[in-house]
Amino acid sequence: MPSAAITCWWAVGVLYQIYPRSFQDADGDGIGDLAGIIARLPYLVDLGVDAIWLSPIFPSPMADFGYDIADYVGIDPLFGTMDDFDALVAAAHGNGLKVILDLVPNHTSDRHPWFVESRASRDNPKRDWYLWRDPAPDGGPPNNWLSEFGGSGWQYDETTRQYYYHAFLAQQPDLNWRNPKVREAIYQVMRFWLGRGVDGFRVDVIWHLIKDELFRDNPPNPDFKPEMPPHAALHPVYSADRPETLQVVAEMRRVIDEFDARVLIGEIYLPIERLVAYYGEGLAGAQLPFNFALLSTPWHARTLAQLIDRYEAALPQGAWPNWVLGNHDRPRIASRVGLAQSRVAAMLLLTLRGTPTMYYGDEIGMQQVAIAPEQVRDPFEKNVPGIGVGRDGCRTPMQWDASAHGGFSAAQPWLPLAEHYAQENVANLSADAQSILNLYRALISLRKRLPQLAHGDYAPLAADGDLLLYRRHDATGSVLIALNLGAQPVSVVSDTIGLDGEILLSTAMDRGGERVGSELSLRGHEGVIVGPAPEEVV
Ligand code: TEU
Repeated sequence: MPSAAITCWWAVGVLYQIYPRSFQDADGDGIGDLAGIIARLPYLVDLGVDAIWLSPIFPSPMADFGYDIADYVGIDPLFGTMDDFDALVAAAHGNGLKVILDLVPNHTSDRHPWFVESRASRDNPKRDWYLWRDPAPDGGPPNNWLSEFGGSGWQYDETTRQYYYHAFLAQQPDLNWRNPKVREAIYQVMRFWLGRGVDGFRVDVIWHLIKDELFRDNPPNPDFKPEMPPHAALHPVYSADRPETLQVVAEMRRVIDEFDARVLIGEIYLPIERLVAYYGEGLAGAQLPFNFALLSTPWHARTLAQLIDRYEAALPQGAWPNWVLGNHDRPRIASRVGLAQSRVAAMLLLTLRGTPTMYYGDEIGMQQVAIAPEQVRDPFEKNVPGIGVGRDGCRTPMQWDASAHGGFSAAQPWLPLAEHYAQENVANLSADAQSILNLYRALISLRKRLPQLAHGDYAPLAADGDLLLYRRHDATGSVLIALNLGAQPVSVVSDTIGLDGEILLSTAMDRGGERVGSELSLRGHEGVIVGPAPEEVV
């Protein structure tokens, strides 16, 4: 039974994540801004995406590059003004693009007036807006909860001689979501932006919002290894994914539903079986709990096939799936699977059933940029150096052309550009008919043209060696997707799975119109979409 969601823009559309600091700098300070994004809207329209999600643009001391917010209803001068923001929303909507903002409700900046008040004294009216606890009998932290960015999750405050909890940096104190005043304050923030035309929110670490009322110690992680980030030594059983969190998600959804056609996306790093709980009772939770499984699943046909089946099976009735290949916290796909294979990854992302979210620059094959120690900006890398947790390498400036600073800025960018930006950039790849950029454009255009790809059912066919084969179908017809996840040629011979048809698109961009009978051959790192032969199309 098709999901009711299939008529919604956030189900049939393609989402595109912009990391505002690194997309386009219009005022020449080496950091991207809103005016820069406005200037690049025609590129996004031409690419064919339907919505842009902006990582935080709100006033912030930038301890965690905007994920430490000091004012939820302002625009940081680095990015521009509220007028610039309104102009962006108007221009985006004028070009048929939706605008999704990042909502960071789990923690504020320690410079936020709420926290400045809360830490002022134990009897301050905002004391209970954060998580304050007395020291343990030995004077140490109240419990063993760890910060994701290294060290204890508790910071001692000399003034009031208590500890406050921070799941991330000490400059990011966690809000107390058991306090109804905190909830209402954030719901008012949501209404502020929804009232300005924002089409939805990507909610940061939504699974962290509620903590155990008894602040019980987290249990050790038996699978912990020294090369892992320190916080992985414990299972965050009592500091995240608490049952009451789903009530908060349902409340947020009710706020979203006060406005027409808005979407609630949850950032959730949990196993699939827990992730799908965030769709909520009766699908009254997040419409799109982000599915990050492709970020960490080994890139093999069988493991991917098993992942897709497991996810499709775990989805509540009527829930709409989604897929993510990259974001500003994880190494770039082209570096994880290799540049050649990243074309196959693009075809997978844009042909699986569910809403795809792209990460800026993946469409031009951007790779991880090596960051020298003196260039490191990411607080996670600074706190936990040398084990590869650093996120700067996937946040480097967009490569627009071969001019100075890649056309990103007139000034030295805040992070280094990729070494080969003069070759690997939008201008060059646009001109190359077979480039990965034109592959993304062709995939998105095909997705818009073929209803099977936008909302058809998914049917697994084979996962054999490096070959991954599946079908997307609906009442109007079906298409077959064949992906070679290896470097060696593979071929499929079958009279039963219905190979015959016409190649609509190859990741190599050079086989369109080729007829396929009972045998289909793929080169290394190649994927193809096979549709019905023209004479078979009604
Ligand atoms: O990330 C949440 C998250 O899970 C991260 O802890 C992630 O695992 C980490 O970045 C390690 O790679 C969100 C935002 O996406 C991230 O940029 C912020 O730093 C973090 O929350 C705190 O707001």
